[in-house]
Amino acid sequence: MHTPDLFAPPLDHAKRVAELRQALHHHAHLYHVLDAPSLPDAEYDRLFKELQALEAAHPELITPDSPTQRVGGRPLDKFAPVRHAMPMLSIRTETDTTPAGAENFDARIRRELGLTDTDPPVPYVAEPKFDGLAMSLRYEHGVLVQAATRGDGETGEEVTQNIRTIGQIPLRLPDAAPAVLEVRGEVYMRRDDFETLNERQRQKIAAGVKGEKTFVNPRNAAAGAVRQLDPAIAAQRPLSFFAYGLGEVTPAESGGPTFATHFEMLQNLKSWGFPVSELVKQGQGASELVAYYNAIGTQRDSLGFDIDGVVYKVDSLALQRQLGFVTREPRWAVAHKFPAQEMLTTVLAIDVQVGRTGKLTPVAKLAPVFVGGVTVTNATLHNEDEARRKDVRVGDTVIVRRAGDVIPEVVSVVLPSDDASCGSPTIAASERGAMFTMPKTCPVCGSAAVREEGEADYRCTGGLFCSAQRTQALAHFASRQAMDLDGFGDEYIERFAQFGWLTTVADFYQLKDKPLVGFVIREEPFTYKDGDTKTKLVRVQEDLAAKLVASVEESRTRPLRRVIFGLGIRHVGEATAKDLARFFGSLTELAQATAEVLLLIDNLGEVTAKSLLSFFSQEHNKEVLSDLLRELSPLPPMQTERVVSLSFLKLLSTLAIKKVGTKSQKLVVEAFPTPHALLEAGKRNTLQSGSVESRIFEVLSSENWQKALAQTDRLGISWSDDSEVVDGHSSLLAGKTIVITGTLDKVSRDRAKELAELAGAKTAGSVSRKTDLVVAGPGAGSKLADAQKFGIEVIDEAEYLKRLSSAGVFND
Ligand code: 5U1
Repeated sequence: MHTPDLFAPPLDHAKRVAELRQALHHHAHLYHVLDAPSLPDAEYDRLFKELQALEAAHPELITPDSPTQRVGGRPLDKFAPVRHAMPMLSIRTETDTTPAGAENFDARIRRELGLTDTDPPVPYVAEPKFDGLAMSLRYEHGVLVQAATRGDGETGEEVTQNIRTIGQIPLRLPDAAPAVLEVRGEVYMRRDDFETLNERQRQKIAAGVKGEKTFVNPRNAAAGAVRQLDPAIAAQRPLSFFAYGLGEVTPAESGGPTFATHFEMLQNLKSWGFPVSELVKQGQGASELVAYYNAIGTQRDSLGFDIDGVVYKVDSLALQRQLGFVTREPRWAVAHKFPAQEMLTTVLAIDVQVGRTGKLTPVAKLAPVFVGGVTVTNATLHNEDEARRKDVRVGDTVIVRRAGDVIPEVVSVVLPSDDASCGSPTIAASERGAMFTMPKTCPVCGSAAVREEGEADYRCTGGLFCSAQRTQALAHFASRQAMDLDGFGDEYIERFAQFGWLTTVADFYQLKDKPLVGFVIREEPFTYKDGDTKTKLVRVQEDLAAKLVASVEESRTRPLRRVIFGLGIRHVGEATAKDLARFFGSLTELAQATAEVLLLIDNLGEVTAKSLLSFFSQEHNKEVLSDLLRELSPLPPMQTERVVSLSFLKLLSTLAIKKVGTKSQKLVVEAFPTPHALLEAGKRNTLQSGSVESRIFEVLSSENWQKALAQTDRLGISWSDDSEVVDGHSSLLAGKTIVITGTLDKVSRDRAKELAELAGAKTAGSVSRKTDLVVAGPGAGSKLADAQKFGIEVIDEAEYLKRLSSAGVFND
């Protein structure tokens, strides 16, 4: 007879515990694996706490697969060795980064299988090669009982406690899963999790916490977390997992699963709750492997995690068995590597480069290193703060990264105390050079270099007196998007400038009168057949001289927007140049614009207005402009695309008169549809003194506004009472609070803020729960960490500019 256990917890407790576990497993899977949260965090926490309380009251109900057991084990002295039930294989690596890498594999498979050219293509599965560390997860009767590293393939280390902390790894499997199941896959760290972790580490180091360090890359951080003896610390290192294979599994004859293909096996792993990458694809023959390699290669930088190549596997499990192994490597699989994106090299010097607008950029000069498919000798350090934060010094061994088309950058310095697996540093910490400081004068012209309040950049104050700024300003004017002066490369421009033929952009138009033919561009060593070496002078040939002159002549009729863009005014990109051309119709009118008028232009804010006013107020620029106007063919009046009307309401919104809100502005426009109507009424003394209208009248009567209105009249611009313009933001960004942090490359931080406002968003200086969006460039620090802490969306500069452009305020 069954005797009830008097000490057993009441049945309803056991039932509730089971219910809670099932619900928590289900929601954790939706959250971590399917990325489709279905329960508010607070509700999940409530269920979790209820389970914890029940387990605390009834410890006999605790099981190793309980969600509460993910964290909480004791620190270990060392990891126990684990002999794998089935060896963990390694994979043959193909380092030829051309299509031949895939073609050779297919040819080998066909040869091994005895296929001829007339046989059909071999079916394969292609997968990303995740850059993490291999892991074997053993489940018995649906419960995770052991997680082990690969070790030497035969024996690994038991890291179950740490692996339990990974939310994506199921602790319990559905009943359909086999009684014994070993899942092999990769533990890795997502890039955003890595950035947050490193930011936290930096803060600890800054606070003086002993023994803390930052991690070199996500793989090192993941490996460090898995091999962390204290599971409580491991739990703070956010890890992820992708499954890609099997170890021991209950055999078919004992009721285990049967799969015909690798792909089918992966689908089953997915149905049992394991994360399987969406990027895994089936394909036929070499051509589809090559296409996969190329497709994943182009996506590589935008994935949320690092990969270092792709893996090709014969899909049919029967063919896999037929192909077998060579030593520890299966013949049916190969890893096809991508070019390395990160490499070690040495810093030879830190130079400071001067940009077109005078921005000083520290650049690390590097011992040449092949990275991301090209030889890199320079890497940007962005600005002084960034160079000092990374503490890059001459002589240091550094990790250089080149991802896609992005400018190469120094990721970090490898100090002697860092992980030895990163390579051996060349110098000891005590012998390092001095910390970088930005020079206080321009390294090219010697003018003062200043850093304005709130700005990350130092700027040379030399303007066009600075030859570096001058050459780049000339090159910008000649560029394809501006005046398109074909044939004028940087070297020619620099030489003509050095020789005194090019000082301002107007000088291009005088070159036709200069003895261009035979002009010496450079000296080059030349070796004769007999081995004798002489210096050869490279001169401008007749046909090139003709081409240069012709392209300058042709540029006299370029549209106004390109001339304005070509002037290289700070914050005036192609889109703003186009808006200015549409509004003013001529350079002469643009040069006379006041702040009042500029602020009436769509998509133009105070930062750009200030920059335009400053440019056109400088004597030197006035002279260049008048020279240039003499050269450019009088442009036919622009008929199309001119701005023909402005909203009076928009004008009122730019006035920012105290206590005159949108409502009063609308009432004013209803009574006076144009500024002229209001001015007329004011002049006739019909406005009530102290009223909103009379205050507006006073402002519009000021000298600046009179000048502004005279200009809009001259330009033939009429006034509308359109009330949609002011409230009409409909973009993704409208109404959002945005924080911009880190270095931006394409636009200045001020301009980025201005664009946010033009898109109807607000910008803030610090991140709080009220922040909607954080735009983070390289070097983003605690603000990025805060954003991640609060779960706020973080985007990079490229994505931000994309959103601004769909909001219609940016298309430079
Ligand atoms: N995606 C993937 N990575 N990876 C690594 N599949 C895969 N398979 C491996 C390894 C070491 O080994 C099997 C071919 C045994």
